[in-house]
Amino acid sequence: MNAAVDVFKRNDFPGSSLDALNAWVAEVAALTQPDDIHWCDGSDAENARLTKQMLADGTLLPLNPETHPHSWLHRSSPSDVARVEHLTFVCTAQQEDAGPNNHWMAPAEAHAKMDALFAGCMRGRTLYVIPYCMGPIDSPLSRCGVEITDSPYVVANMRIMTRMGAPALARIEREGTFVKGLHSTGELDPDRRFIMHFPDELTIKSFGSGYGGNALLGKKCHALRIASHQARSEGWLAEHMLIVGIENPQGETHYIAAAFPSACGKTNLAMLIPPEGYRQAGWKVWTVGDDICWMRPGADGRLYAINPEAGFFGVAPGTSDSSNPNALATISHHTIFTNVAVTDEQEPWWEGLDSRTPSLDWQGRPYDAANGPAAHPNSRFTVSARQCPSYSAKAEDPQGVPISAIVFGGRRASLVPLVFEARDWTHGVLVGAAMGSETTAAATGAVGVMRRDPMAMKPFCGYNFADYFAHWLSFDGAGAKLPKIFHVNWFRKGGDGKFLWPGFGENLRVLEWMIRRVEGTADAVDTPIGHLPRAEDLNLDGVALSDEAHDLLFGFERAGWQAEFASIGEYLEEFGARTPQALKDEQQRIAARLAP
Ligand code: TSX
Ligand code: MN
Repeated sequence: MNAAVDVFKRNDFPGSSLDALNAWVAEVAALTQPDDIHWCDGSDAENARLTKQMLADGTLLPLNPETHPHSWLHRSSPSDVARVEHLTFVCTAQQEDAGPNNHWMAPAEAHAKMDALFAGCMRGRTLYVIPYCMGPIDSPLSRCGVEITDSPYVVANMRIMTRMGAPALARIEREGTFVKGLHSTGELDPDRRFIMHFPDELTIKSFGSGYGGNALLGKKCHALRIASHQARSEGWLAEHMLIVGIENPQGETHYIAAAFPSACGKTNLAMLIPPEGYRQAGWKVWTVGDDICWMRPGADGRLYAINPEAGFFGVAPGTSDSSNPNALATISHHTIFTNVAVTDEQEPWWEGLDSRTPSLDWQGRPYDAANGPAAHPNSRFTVSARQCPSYSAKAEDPQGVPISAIVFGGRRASLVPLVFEARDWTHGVLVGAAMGSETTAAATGAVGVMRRDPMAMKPFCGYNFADYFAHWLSFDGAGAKLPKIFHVNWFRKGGDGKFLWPGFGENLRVLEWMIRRVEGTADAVDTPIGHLPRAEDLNLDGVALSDEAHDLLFGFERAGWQAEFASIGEYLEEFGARTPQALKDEQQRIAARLAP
């Protein structure tokens, strides 16, 4: 089919704002030379057609239709299994605007490099145009984009992860602005792979990878890197946070947004199931989102948040009926699995699911423990949020949900107590800027090394971290009714190297204390690092904690914190003169209080 003709078939709105979109699609088609162009409408029929085609060509493999109806397995190229931070760039005119937290390339050089890769890359392939909306289609907080891709797997995933198709196209026509994302799997050659962001042009170019974070451009590329940049100039926040609603027995729901580095169980916290006693008392937990949070001040001065995503792209290994029953129920049908193992009954399987032994590993080889784990450690499920039993009706509310508390957290074997509360907004921003996690086996490199990851945004902030901290501080203005900020650590270990806190559903006890702090009905002690609960300030009924656990989970270790604050001071210096003075002052105020 003649690509240009198909493009101009869409141009049936003379003078409409789709002119810019049509022109861009024509320009990309001229560069990439596809055999065919398909505008995605998001319909069931379109999805059925694409699925059939992918099953026929082996992109998708069928799973057991009795146990996992309408679910498929995709095996990626073995060298294309994760995001590639070293190949991810933020291309601003000035390098300082990207900051030390980003790889940078001059925009003209990056465009030239990418356009050379894209030249003719879609010959023999179909170019798919995916109009999508990040956030509820009728929300003023939502933003639209269009991804052009040559991967039907990307289309299928974007259909689950975003509001994709005709309604998004109608909103784009109304608004006129959209983020442009150009993607091709290319040859999946790691040496010809780049993810480029042009925040000033609201443009993304991604080549050479079919993997989620590199290829589903609505997610990390748009909703975090481009959106964070846009949010800075428009007065809102695009954050790497889950959003969860906690309903108390009186029927009041408080919404909490929480940022954690990878491998801390964000999806598990977003889908938490209350302990038995809490359930009987009438507590409920509602999932709004598990990965990304966009929030902005409302007329009443509170922050209102939406989840810009429509689905979960979750890590499979470790997901089980004990760690996250809601997730397991969610993925029991209409789910795309990527790089998991399969049993001889064609059921998806991963480490931590159950005690069965799989028959094929993630590469389709007969399972052999000598080859490593059966499922890739970064294997994933893609599933609509609407299938989650705890999915909140408020997740579709165009106004968003009011945020009562912001939680930062990390994996810290020592020093950091179970929970503490920041004294005020500025202190909370410092807590977020200084947060970090000890590396796990799943991440690359050494295990147990502390890495700072401000607001869990290190790989995702589309501009200079120093400016990002200043943007956070700027919300503390007249009339603001900001959430309280807390820090948690579910991963404190005792002298025997074992976790001291039971975690998972029991974390609701910590969330309840936070809500009571917000309502003014729970106590705490003031320490240099913030307000700490005493053990008796939390409901610990039915939790057996040793004396050592009590001391370490609720204690404050002055000498250790002195060293930590010296390290935080050095860290802030890494961002140079652009680091806000208010943040450095806060660090010094606390360091002075810590002095013996
Ligand atoms: O997700 C986790 N959360 C948050 C849950 C709402 N995990 C899994 C982390 C890997 C993604 C946790 N692991 C949590 C936690 O709170 N805590 C721990 C550590 C831990 C592991 C096992 C036990 C206790 C704590 N107990 C037993 O295995 C019996
Ligand atoms: Mn994430």
